[in-house]
Amino acid sequence: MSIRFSLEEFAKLKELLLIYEWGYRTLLTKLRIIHEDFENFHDDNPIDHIRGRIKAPERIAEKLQRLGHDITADNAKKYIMDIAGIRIICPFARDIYHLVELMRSMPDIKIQKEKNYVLNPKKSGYRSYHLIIETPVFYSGRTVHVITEVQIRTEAMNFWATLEHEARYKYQSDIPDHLSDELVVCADKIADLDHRMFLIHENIMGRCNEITDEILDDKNAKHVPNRSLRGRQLRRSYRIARGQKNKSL
Ligand code: 0O2
Repeated sequence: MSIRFSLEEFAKLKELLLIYEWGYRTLLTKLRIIHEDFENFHDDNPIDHIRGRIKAPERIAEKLQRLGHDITADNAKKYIMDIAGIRIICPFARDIYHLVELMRSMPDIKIQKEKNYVLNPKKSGYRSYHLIIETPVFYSGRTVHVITEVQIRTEAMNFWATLEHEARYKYQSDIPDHLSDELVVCADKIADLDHRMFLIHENIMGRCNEITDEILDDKNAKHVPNRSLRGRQLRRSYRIARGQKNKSL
């Protein structure tokens, strides 16, 4: 049977969720302005897309139970930091840090907590940058500071997290060893891929040349089964990036 709030607590939770909604919509608007600014007035955009959601009451109840707390609106506010959640997807890992810096300099929000799971991945292999942000919302003649969890990750990290989340849900967090081991391997490969794609991008933009040494060296291609094919493909991309003819190497 699914875990639920009592009727009384559910009425309190509904009021609470409305306030979270106001806070997270305010923050979302600020972040969308940053996105549109980059889109219109800069060469590179560190944001691919932004999504937001308010956690469903059933999911809040499940999380409270998982954390060992009574299913009340007060406990939801006290113990669950991702009732309001925003996810920012970036093209490259470097963009994550760029965005964090930007958010640190935003005058009207406050970063309460940061967790860098990009640098220090979770045991599961999970990578993402988490920020707990307070956004002021003015209503009924007073200002409240609404908490939103912002997760910043690359497309590749998001691909992994979505699949792992699916497995977590299906196996109720008890993912069989053979799958969790494989997920850890994939998470590492994804981090490697993110880096290689970034180097290709930097090369295309004419900002680095080390790409030839760093990624065209087949001996470093630990994770790619068909090494010679990979080498050929990368050499071809590299030549195209430099504006040379795409002849076989
Ligand atoms: P849903 O359905 O995505 O909302 P904390 O340990 O609490 O101090 P943390 O890790 O920031 O810090 O918090 P928490 O509550 O463990 O995780 C917050 C959210 O981060 C999760 O929400 C997930 O969205 C995401 N997340 C954290 N760890 C993992 C992980 O190992 N795999 C995946 N796929 N996502 C993760 P929910 O409530 O779990 O789920």
